[in-house]
Amino acid sequence: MNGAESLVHTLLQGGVDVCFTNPGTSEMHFVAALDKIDGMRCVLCLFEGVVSGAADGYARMTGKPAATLLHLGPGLGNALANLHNAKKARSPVVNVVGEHATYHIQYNTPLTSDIAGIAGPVSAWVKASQDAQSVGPDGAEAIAAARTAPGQIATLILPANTAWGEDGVIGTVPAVPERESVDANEIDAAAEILKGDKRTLLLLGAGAVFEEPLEHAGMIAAATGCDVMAEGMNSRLQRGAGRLAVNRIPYPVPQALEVLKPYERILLVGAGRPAAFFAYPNSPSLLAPEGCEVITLAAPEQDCAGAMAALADAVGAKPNTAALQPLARPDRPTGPITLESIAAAIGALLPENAVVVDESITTGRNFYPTTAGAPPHDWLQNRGGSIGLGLPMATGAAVACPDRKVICLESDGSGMYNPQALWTQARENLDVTTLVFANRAYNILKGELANVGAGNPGPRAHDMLTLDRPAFDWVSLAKGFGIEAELVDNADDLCRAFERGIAVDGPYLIEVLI
Ligand SMILES: Cc1ncc(C[n+]2csc(CCOP(=O)(O)OP(=O)(O)O)c2C)c(N)n1
Repeated sequence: MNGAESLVHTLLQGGVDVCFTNPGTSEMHFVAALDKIDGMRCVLCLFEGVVSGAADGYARMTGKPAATLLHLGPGLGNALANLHNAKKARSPVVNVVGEHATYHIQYNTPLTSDIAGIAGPVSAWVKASQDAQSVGPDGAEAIAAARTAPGQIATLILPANTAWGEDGVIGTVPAVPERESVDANEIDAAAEILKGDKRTLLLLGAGAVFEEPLEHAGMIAAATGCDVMAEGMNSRLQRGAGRLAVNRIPYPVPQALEVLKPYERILLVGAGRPAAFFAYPNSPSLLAPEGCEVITLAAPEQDCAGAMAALADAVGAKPNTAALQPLARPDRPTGPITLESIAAAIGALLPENAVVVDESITTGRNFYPTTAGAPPHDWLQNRGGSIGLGLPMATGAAVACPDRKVICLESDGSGMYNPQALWTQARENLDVTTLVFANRAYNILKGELANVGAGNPGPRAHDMLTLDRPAFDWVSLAKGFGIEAELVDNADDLCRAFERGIAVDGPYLIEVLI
């Protein structure tokens, strides 16, 4: 068994059985090992931003890491933006990055680079294996690091001679540290706040807006009258009919300030202190009103689910008391394409148990309310702000959940960062319906130009924010990648196209002309 083979065995034994790949010469022994040993699903992606974004989507939906296979420093560099997003989403990822043979690095040949330096800012754990016998144990350490709460990125650098060297050893994944429990006194103190007369918000983040913790939030709200909200951007939020309806802190600062204004206490469970995405002149960075006490009950890496259960108990909350969202869909829209009619179409037709990947930017500001009463579904957002995650994340989510429909709501500018993801969707026949919102502009930035007080935009500024010279043709692009696609320019056609996409068992793309 060579080092590469020991790594594949180690990954499989450690529960890592999907690898998003874009290999090169230095990874050929790893490729050969993946071929020789059964059990790993290998998914080829045509750009490393797709690799890392797919690994993020996969991790969000399974709660466990996928491996990536990246080609030295440049391959890792290409993956970096979506690794940044994965880090902010606290998604576990095991990066395997090929490297020159240890004795070759000194010659500074074209692909020689500081891989550890590139990996550092996004990785909680980085290690370069030194010999074939270390590769398996190093891989096992990487898995444990990735799985360490709240979910981390581990980067294993694999020099070619450690991959082809003999006497590989299968590593045993060390015990992953348990999530730290929240102290009982802090639970009691939070319960006292909730039972008191100060208007209190329970702000949920990592791992607290789905499954049991969400149920507990509904029970706590019923027992104490507190409000429940989620962060503006969530890695995975469960919602829809039969669940507690949870609103999010709005992106625009004036709206966020307004929404948070009533609260005298904010209890954070897995959430950060509410802060604006950006600073603006004459506008605060922090969003809680003056005098409001913001208390961290559970940090993201702590046992947030346990904290919610304990808090429910401490306030005397009872099962089956949460106010649950009834099934309520908007009417199927007709007439022209407007932001309202797009939102209504999605609300009217969203299939049960869908995984919604939302990178709709300005087009999607109405999507959340119109889908609140749709059948139960998951909602995935970009927590890192580096646009271009949508198509890759939908790809990874579809690999993770072959029995669920993935609906990717993608803005055209953001979609152009990693359109190659469509090819992977076609190749793997992934069940993703993508709606691309063709407003042919970086619309949000037009608003931001005014918001930051940069003055009245002239034609040169305007030209940097428009995408219509020439306009891109998403239908041809999708077809070129092997995906069925159509263009719609009115709400009736949008609904029919959306139904077709949902009915297809595989990828489908609809360009929505705004
Ligand atoms: C990697 C990266 N590059 C640039 C930006 C800056 N940026 C933020 S939003 C945006 C444009 C978004 O346009 P689009 O996706 O078409 O959505 P729209 O605003 O039109 O709704 C850009 C370029 C970013 N956030 N991330």
